[in-house]
Amino acid sequence: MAAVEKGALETMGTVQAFQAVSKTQVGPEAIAAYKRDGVICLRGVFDEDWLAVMENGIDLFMEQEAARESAANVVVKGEGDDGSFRYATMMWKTLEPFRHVIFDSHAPDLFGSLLETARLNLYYDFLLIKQAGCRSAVTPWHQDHSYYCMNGTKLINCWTALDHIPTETALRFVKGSHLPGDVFRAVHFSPGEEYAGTIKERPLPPDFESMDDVEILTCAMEPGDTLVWNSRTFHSAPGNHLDRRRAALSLNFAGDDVTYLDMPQDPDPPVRGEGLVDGGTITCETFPLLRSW
Ligand SMILES: O=C(O)CCC(=O)C(=O)O
Repeated sequence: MAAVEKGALETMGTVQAFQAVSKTQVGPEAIAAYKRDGVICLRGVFDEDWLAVMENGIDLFMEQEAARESAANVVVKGEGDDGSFRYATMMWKTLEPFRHVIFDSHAPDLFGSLLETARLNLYYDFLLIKQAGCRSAVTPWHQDHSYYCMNGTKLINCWTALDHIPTETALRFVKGSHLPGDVFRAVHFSPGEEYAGTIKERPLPPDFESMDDVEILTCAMEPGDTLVWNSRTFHSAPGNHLDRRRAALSLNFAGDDVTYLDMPQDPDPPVRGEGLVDGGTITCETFPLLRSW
């Protein structure tokens, strides 16, 4: 029998998956798994109607915004790749379908119930499209928190699959890596680039593939399934070697212990809200309060 390579899919565990108990509420088992592992998968969060709204948002984005590249709207095409990797943020400000999902769907209630928070703010939306054959578009191991001008523990990334995603192109997570609470250095998704003012005092992310004492989790997904992870949970993703698109819409929310961090590094998303002060509330036009319970 051939030896199984370190970091190969066969060595990975599975992200624990749950059905929500209702459209607006996750159950106690999902909350316990999220706290322990730093990531869970919620099956069937968005139905076909909401998925159609998101696709409509992508169509409008491609028609109206795609040509205007900026730090909030990036396209990377690796040498020899057939397709490119596109990612864009803060789309809700200009495109109605994304605003509709955030403000009119059950998403804030459902994800807020996982966070056990008395308040929920929108942080940002994030569209990721790995076109067929963008083989070199590897997402490096990182913590979302490294890029954030935010302090606190109740920050979550709710990443909804818009396509069938087999484990070959699925996200990978280091189980429980949010628990120590440390924040590591921001690494850029575009190889060779660096954030202005990078906080060098923060350690570089560990080389998880070469470590024996970590458990890597992954999970195949269907359109409408949502991975939810903590902003300190390390994750990565392979390039897209398949002959079809791998797209996701991620919604990022902040709970009641989150405050503004006036950091020297350029944040990603490249926005700092309006009139925020270090250690104070994040509620403003750019990071609106969506719910208080
Ligand atoms: O879709 C990917 O490959 C990366 C997603 C990711 O790392 C993120 O949303 O933070």
